[in-house]
Amino acid sequence: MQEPSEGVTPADKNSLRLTKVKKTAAGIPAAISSLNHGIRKMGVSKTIKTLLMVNQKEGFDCPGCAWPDPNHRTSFEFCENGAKAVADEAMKDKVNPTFFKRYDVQSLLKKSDHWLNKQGRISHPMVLKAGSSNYEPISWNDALDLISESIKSMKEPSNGVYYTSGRTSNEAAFLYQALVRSLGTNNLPDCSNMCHESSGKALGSTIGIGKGTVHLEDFNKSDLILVVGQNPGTNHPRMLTALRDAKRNGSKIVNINPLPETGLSRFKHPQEYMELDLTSTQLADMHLQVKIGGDAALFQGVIKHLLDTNMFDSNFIDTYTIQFDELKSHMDSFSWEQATQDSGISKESIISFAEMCANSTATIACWAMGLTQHRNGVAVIQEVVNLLLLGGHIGRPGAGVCPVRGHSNVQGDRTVGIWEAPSDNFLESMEKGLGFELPKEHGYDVVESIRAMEQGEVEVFVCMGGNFLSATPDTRRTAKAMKNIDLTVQISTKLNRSHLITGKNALILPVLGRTEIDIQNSKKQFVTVENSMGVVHRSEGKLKPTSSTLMSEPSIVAELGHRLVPHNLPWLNLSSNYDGIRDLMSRSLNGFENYNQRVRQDNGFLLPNPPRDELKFKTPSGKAVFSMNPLPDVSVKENEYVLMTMRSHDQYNTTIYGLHDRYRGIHGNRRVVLMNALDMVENGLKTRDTVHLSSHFNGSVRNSANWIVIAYDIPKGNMAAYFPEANELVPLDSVAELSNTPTSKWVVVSLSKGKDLSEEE
Ligand SMILES: Nc1nc2c(c(=O)[nH]1)N[C@H]1C(S)=C(S)[C@@H](COP(=O)(O)OP(=O)(O)OC[C@H]3O[C@@H](n4cnc5c(=O)[nH]c(N)nc54)[C@H](O)[C@@H]3O)O[C@H]1N2
Ligand SMILES: Nc1nc2c(c(=O)[nH]1)N[C@H]1C(S)=C(S)[C@@H](COP(=O)(O)OP(=O)(O)OC[C@H]3O[C@@H](n4cnc5c(=O)[nH]c(N)nc54)[C@H](O)[C@@H]3O)O[C@H]1N2
Ligand SMILES: [Mo]
Repeated sequence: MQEPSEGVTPADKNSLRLTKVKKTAAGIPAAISSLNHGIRKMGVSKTIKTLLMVNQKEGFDCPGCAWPDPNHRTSFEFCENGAKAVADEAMKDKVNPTFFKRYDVQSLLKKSDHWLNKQGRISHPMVLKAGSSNYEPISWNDALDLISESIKSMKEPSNGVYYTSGRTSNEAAFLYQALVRSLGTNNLPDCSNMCHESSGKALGSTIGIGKGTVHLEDFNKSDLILVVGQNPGTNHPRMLTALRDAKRNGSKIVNINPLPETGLSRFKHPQEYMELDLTSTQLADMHLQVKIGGDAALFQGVIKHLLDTNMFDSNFIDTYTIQFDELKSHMDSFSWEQATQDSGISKESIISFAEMCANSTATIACWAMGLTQHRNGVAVIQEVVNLLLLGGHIGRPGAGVCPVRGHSNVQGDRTVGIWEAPSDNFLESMEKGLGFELPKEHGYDVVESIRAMEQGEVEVFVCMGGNFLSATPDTRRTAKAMKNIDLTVQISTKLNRSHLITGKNALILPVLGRTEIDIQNSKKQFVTVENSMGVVHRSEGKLKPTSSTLMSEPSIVAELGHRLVPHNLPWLNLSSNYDGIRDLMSRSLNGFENYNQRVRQDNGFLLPNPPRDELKFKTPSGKAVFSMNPLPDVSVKENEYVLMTMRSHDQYNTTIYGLHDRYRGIHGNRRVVLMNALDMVENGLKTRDTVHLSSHFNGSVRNSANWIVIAYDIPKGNMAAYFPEANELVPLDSVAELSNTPTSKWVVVSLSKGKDLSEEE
């Protein structure tokens, strides 16, 4: 069954409580919930003080998500889940040497993710020596020496792997990639490999830049907004305000999602409650309840109709694109029967959606994990691009592509060099700036890193944030692989399962969070971040650090650089004043000229974006490219289902804040699987029954026991469960073509009826 030593999340002990699915997002309950979270974790006065500083010009960037801030901010520029993220970071430093003396690693492994996170901030550097049962304190100096000695004694530079999660600032990430490349490898996997990698690949190949092309202001100028495979009410709550404002300006919104997702039906801004305005806004004009993996079929249907009815912008197509004729002939083999069957959407609905697209003067397409984490993640995003190119909706005000990023600085980290597959251009300009030669051979991404660990080819593994074990697929296999490593190093703020499934020796290095004052050489420092729309701006911590023993991320990297490659850069000078790091960035990165001056402007500055700024496409042909892709095979065997793994309203990736998925009405227990009622009847199941799940991939089977079934409004044949719990079912080798992203939204499973849990005890 569930063996904690295999790294899987133990089942919740609490009983499940179900309430009605919410119709309206945000509003008073959201305001109360954010205050509650804050007050429980920080106390009343700190809560109010802290929340007023989030996303203000002089304050810190919200560690919640990468949604941009409007230029004119109100003191309500925080949201429920942003408030939770801030409160979670501002917790007391209870995970200290006494804590680690009290709990050995084996007993911590039996605790839930929720419990682990709830214990507070990590205060001291800790070491877990080979063969010992508990972490012990270690001095910073000894910890940094241990890492550098271990790296120096590796057989090959490529036996070191250096992961980054997306909260790391531009300064820390830039210095980190300079260090890793100095060591002779591009092994820089990051959370993006599991997140928007498919978007980067699809956009790079079609419009010549791996990023979105819209500003926040474009939402108000748009005529139609598509929200595809995204749950903004939970994961990007501030986006609902932008959608509401767009709506008030006459824009239409189409929601394409197998689930109804509360935020996209009705929305109520908490501020308006304060102003006693009780009406809420209906957001989505149309909900297309597509089957999981059915989006490509749906988009091809729309494209087919636009081609058949000559509803496209020939001028734009002739001037700015290539391969239109190829697209037309590719669509000759299109079958309505297959498209409607694969998507689960009727021909009439597809056509009325197509007419909305045809009539729109400016369309924005937004998407997130519902598209990227699929076998055809790259191809399906290319269909979205095809659709926009047909109408000329790129590089026009109020129109464009908008991949909605996850982690608050994941886009910035990639811009400054966290990338296992850097382009030649990028390396060339980096070499000029840094003044030494960099390795050219591409490194491991996340999935390749796990395979290398499995083969015993990784000696040192450093994680700049994140929770590698629980965020990656195939938990049991990954756990086994991680145990082969000689030294694992977690640079972290909070306790998580990656501190418990480790290499033979392990270190935890506690760092300052985004919200905290960072003083170097007696001077307050700020860092910089890039949001989802390419705006680079300052973020300055305002809270007293939770512990005096924390180091900043740039300082840790600099200390390692100083020990390992002292002649490459003046490491310690750089970390004693972050302006020095930014000057080096100016010299090494395109678009970062006068960085120190420009980030000091009130709202930061915009990075160049050729399609948006001047309708230029940096593709080999200099034009935007139409793509031809076959539809994926979405059939499964009889008695098999397609499972997606998703976030609840009360978590941040693997950080579980609480057990309330408020909008979906699921409380107290996360080990649940959402199922269509007809499928339940066919299996003789009722809500609250227990099932065992098995996932199937290329003949291999993974088993996961004891999931509680809930009847839910989800297409027949589809199921949904929360991650990280469900990650034990996601096969490592099931990845998206071209982006190598694990297919967390496409897991083929079968189920068997379980016994009542109480009988199993
Ligand atoms: N509060 C909070 N905020 C967060 C996060 C968090 O965990 N908590 N995580 C951050 C991160 S790193 C990221 S990447 C983003 C994630 O933001 P989202 O992508 O919104 O997160 P998911 O929960 O993975 O939800 C994916 C959505 O896709 C839908 N979906 C699944 N399969 C398909 C499909 O085949 N087609 C379509 N059309 N839809 C599908 C699901 O029903 C769900 O609504 O949020 C960021 N913000
Ligand atoms: N099945 C399934 N798996 C998924 C997904 C899915 O939808 N389904 N989504 C994927 C996606 S989109 C993503 S982005 C990844 C997320 O993967 P990760 O980024 O690796 O995971 P997180 O849970 O965000 O990491 C949380 C940890 O980061 C540390 N931390 C927080 N803030 C800071 C900081 O400021 N500095 C440092 N150094 N550490 C900090 C804390 O110790 C905390 O425990 O998960 C992926 N995994
Ligand atoms: Mo993400």
